[in-house]
Amino acid sequence: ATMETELRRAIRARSIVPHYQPLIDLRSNEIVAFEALARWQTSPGQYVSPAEFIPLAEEAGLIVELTDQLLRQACADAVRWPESISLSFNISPTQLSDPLLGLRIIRALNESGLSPRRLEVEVTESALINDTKTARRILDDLTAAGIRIALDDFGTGYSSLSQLTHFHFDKIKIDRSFIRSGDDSERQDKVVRAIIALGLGLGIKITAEGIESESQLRWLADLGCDIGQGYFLGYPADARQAAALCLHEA
Ligand code: G
Ligand code: G
Ligand code: MN
Ligand code: NA
Repeated sequence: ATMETELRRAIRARSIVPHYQPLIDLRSNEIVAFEALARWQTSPGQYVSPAEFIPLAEEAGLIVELTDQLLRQACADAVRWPESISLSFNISPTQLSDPLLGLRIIRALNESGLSPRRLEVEVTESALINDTKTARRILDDLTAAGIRIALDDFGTGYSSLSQLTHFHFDKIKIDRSFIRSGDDSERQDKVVRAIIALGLGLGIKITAEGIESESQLRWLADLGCDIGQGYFLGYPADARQAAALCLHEA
């Protein structure tokens, strides 16, 4: 069968499910949220990456149905977590030109019983330049409903700073390419410091993605970064494993 047919079947069979990666408060070391990361399990131990099937779902006209299913499942999982733990959910750039997206998110949330304060929607910079008017309407609707907005992959688009002046964000997620320490770690240090200072100035919490080592963790905590995410702090885990992690937090 074609990939598209397989995808349609997978959605119907509910074999695409959210996994969850913890976001850790770097001062208290507590889990403050889980980011939902969609996983399509094609056979035991075999997964297709969302980087592949999300664009496919968009092309095939299946993204509305898939997103609705993933969000409802994620909200249903999140209502069982302690109140202090939020859900972070990714929205891809093309979805932000769908005028009904905001209403659909709010409806799914309301039906789940999860408090809007516990949902955060992650959008990337490029999402905001395709159709600025529609994107703004969606983000305004979500904000008005009490849902928080995170600017994901910060620093990788070409208009990051201008987005910060034009839209309201509750959080900035520094892209993981800034966290890897390489030959230019001194420059990296300066750039990350500046982003953290920017967040402080704007009153926006900063999350660092892609923390893979203890030294990276210590560096970011010392710089005053608010929240951390990455393999060193926790891999994406299935719903059962995520719920088990919550037991240590409650
Ligand atoms: O976890 P991972 O490497 O597989 O994620 C790859 C990409 O897919 C990331 O950019 C991530 O934001 C995106 N992604 C993961 N889950 C979802 C989802 O449910 N919806 C959308 N639109 N993107 C997702
Ligand atoms: O684009 P977005 O930031 O939403 O996607 C996050 C992506 O980063 C997912 O694919 C997730 O699986 C991946 N990821 C999470 N933690 C780490 C990490 O520590 N290192 C690397 N290389 N990738 C990570
Ligand atoms: Mn993300
Ligand atoms: Na990111």
